[in-house]
Parts: sequence; C-alpha cells; structure tokens
Amino acid sequence: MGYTEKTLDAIRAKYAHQPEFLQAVTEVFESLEPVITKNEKLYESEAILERITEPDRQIIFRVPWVDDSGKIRVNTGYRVQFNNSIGPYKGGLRLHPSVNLSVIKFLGFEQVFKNSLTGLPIGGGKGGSDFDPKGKSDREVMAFCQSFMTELCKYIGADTDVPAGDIGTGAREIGYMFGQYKRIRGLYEGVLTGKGLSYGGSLARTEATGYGLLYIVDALLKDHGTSLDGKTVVISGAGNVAIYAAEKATALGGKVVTMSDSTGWIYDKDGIDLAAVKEIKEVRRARLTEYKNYRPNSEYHEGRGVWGVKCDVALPCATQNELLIDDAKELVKNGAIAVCEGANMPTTIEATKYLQENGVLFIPGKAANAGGVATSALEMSQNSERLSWTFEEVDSKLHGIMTNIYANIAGASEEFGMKGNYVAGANIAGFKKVVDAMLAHGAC
Ligand code: NDP
Ligand code: 2IT
Repeated sequence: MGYTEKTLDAIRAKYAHQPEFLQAVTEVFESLEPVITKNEKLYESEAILERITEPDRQIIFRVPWVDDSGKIRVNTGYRVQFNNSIGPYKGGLRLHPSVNLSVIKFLGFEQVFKNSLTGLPIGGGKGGSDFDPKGKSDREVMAFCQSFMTELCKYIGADTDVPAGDIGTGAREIGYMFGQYKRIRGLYEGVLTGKGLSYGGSLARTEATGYGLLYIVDALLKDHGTSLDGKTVVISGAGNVAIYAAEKATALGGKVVTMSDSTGWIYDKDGIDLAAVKEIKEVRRARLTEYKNYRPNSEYHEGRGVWGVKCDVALPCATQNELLIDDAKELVKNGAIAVCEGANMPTTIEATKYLQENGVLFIPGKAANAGGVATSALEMSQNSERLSWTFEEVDSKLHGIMTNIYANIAGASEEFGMKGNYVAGANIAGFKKVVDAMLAHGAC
C-alpha cells in the first residue's frame, strides 16, 4: 500500500466521526497521488500528509450571552488554526446551527490550499459557532459577538490569525467583533477583514467572492473558445457570494434565472431582479417568498430545485453538499457546459466525478471562490500601510489574481497529465507551495 493510501486509511479510522473533514481530505488526496508518488520517500519521512491534515491547534470554547428575555444562552465557539507555513492563519467565521468541529476542520483544511492558490502570504484557518443569527434582534447578535470575541481575542492578531466573514457573518457581526477586540486588547489593527469602510475595510471586499468567481468563469470560458454573453446561469444561495456572483454574471452578459435560500428557490425567466433580492436579503433579512411581490411573473418553490432548471452555467453559492449526483445528472441532461463553485465543497465527490466524466468544465471552490480571501489579504496590506486603495485598484488586482489562479490550475493539470481536470490542478498547485515551506521549516 502506498503512502497516500496508508495515510488516508489512518485518517479515516481516527476521524470516522468527522464526515465533512474526511470528504475534503479524500478529494485532495485522490488528486495528489501523482505528486506524492514522485516524492514518496521524502514526503513519507517528513510526514507531510500526516502534518498537513492535523491542525496546528483547535480552540473550542463556551460562548454565554444574555437574550432579550434576560435568560443566559450558551453556544460553542471554534477556531481551528490549521496551517501557518506561508503566512498568518486566515479564514472566515461561520455562524450557523450546523457548525461543528468536522465542518470547521473541513473548511480550515480547504482554506490552506485556497489561500496558497491566491499567491498571497496567508495560511489557513477557520472558525465559527453553532449560534443562529436568524430571528435574533440586533442586541442579541451584539451580545453573542461580544462574548465570542471576549474569548477569541486571546488567540488572534494582525500577524497571528485574521478571521473574516462566512455564512451568517457579515458586516454587522464583523463590526461588533472588531469593537470588542479593540476594547479588550487596546489595539487598532487589521485583526479582522470584511470591516466597514469607516474603520479600515477595503473597497470591493463585499463584492470580491462573487466577482472573483465570475472572473474565473470568464477565463475558463474564454480558454474554451466561448464567453458568458447570452448564456443562462443558475445560482443557488442568496447571500453575499450569490448576490455578487449574480451581479457580475449579469454585467458579463449572462442571464441569471434562479437564486435560493434555506427554505426555497425562485425562478425568473426574464432574469433575476437583483435590486429586489438585495433589498429582501441585505436590508430586510427576509425570505425569498417575498420576491413575488416585486416580480409577479416569477415562480417561488419550496425546498431545493435550482439544478433542474436548464442552463449553460451553474454556480452553487450556498453551502456544502448542495449539488448531489441526481442534480449532476440533471445538469448534464440539460446540456450545462460549466459548473464553478462559489461555496465551499457544494458538490459531492460523486457528483463532481459525474460532471467531469461527462465533459462539464468544473472548477472547485478552493480556486473559484478564492477571490474573497484574496481581497481580504489586500485589506490586510492596506491596513499595514495605513492607506486605502480605490475600488478600481482592488478590483483590478482581484481580476489579475483570478486569471492567474486559472492559468496555474490549468497548467498544473496539464503538467501532471490530467489536462482540464481543475480539481487535480487546484489541489496540486495549492499543495506545492505549502509543502515547500513546510519542508524548509523542519519538524514543526
Ligand atoms: P451568507 O450567509 O451570506 O449566505 C448563505 C446563503 O445560502 C443564504 O442565502 C442561505 O439562506 C443559503 N443557504 C441555503 N441552505 C443553507 C444551509 N444549509 N446552510 C447555510 N446557508 C444556506 O453566506 P456567504 O454567501 O458568505 O457564503 C456562501 C458560501 O460561500 C459558503 O459555503 C461559504 O463558506 C462560501 N464562501 C464565502 C466567502 C465570503 O467571502 N463570504 C468566501 C469564499 C467562500 P438564508 O438566506 O435562508 O440564510
Ligand atoms: O471561505 C472563505 O474563503 C471565506 N469565508 C473568506 C475568508 C476570508 O478570510 O476572507
């Protein structure tokens, strides 16, 4: 049995109770096989695979807060500092009832490779809590965020670990957390990204993940002799990533016909009215059921279903494992040409393989959604030099980063004899830089 297989077996036995983490590791290991085989002796004696899959540290803590009725509520907080070989830990904070250690570990593991692919000096980490911001008052959200940061602030810092947003964590939550960090630590520093523009945030960070996704879609389609112009696009999610993906897809000439939230989805054959979605989701924090009030000719459906709508390009932008094998079959049957992941690991391994085997161009999240964290790294640079760049400057850097990522993952897939397999390309290209640094640092 080879080194990769042996290590994967050991990880599967040890972490059998962490399915999302195992899914992420399995996908990466499968595509690293050719690289590992080439360097098997060295990597095995240096325990590269054992070290890259074991976080540097995992912090788990109690988050007590007082609700509006005066009752104390308790949630669990997490920060997994996965790997800082190429820079300070960097990655978002997820606030969602489904959060557990397996979810945070899968996200942290993915983040290591994603951050490497950006070409910027950032290591990988992730955190969050099983707190559900839905239905909570602003005061309750503030109470939670202050309590969460009261503990988290011991472990983070501008040169140590720089958290940011993710599901359930947006500008409001980052603001409350930054306020509490500053108050306790007495430091005004770039300890979080996705900050408001009045206190050190970067222009274009809000748009960055969605825009970045479309910049790589554009590069992919151009490389395959076509473009987004006139194409039908289906998008899942109606949050930060989905909204700005839809905005840029429309700007590039695509027609976005679906979006979804955690209870249902909308179909608008004339193209989604984004101003309406922004008002419903960003301003009123309401449900997509309300979309019909803005566009009477649109359809609302309970449950899931966007992947059954005929399209050219599909962009899963909600959450993990939201695109399953039957969805992949529908997409292929309906003639989709590309699937690019705005969310982290939205496509199951089985569905990914089916899409690839049936000629659908597929870019995994660690490459396709890297524009968010890349722009966070640009926010860190601006904070360090105490300057703010213009929207155009940040956006043009983001564009350059995404086209570079496309060139690198396409190049790596070709170099290892798997041309067009962007899953392998992303894993290999992301892995190489981190491993070079790990080898240089010795046993740590
Ligand atoms: P948001 O919280 O802004 O939006 C998430 C959207 O997905 C919401 O519309 C939500 O519905 C919907 N959703 C549907 N099902 C679920 C579910 N089971 N769990 C959570 N959400 C669900 O998050 P983001 O847009 O920031 O993140 C979306 C994805 O993109 C995640 O996978 C995240 O990790 C990834 N990502 C985010 C980046 C960022 O910069 N924000 C960067 C890179 C990746 P509802 O409206 O009902 O809550
Ligand atoms: O998954 C991700 O890359 C994010 N949620 C963004 C992380 C960041 O540090 O901006």
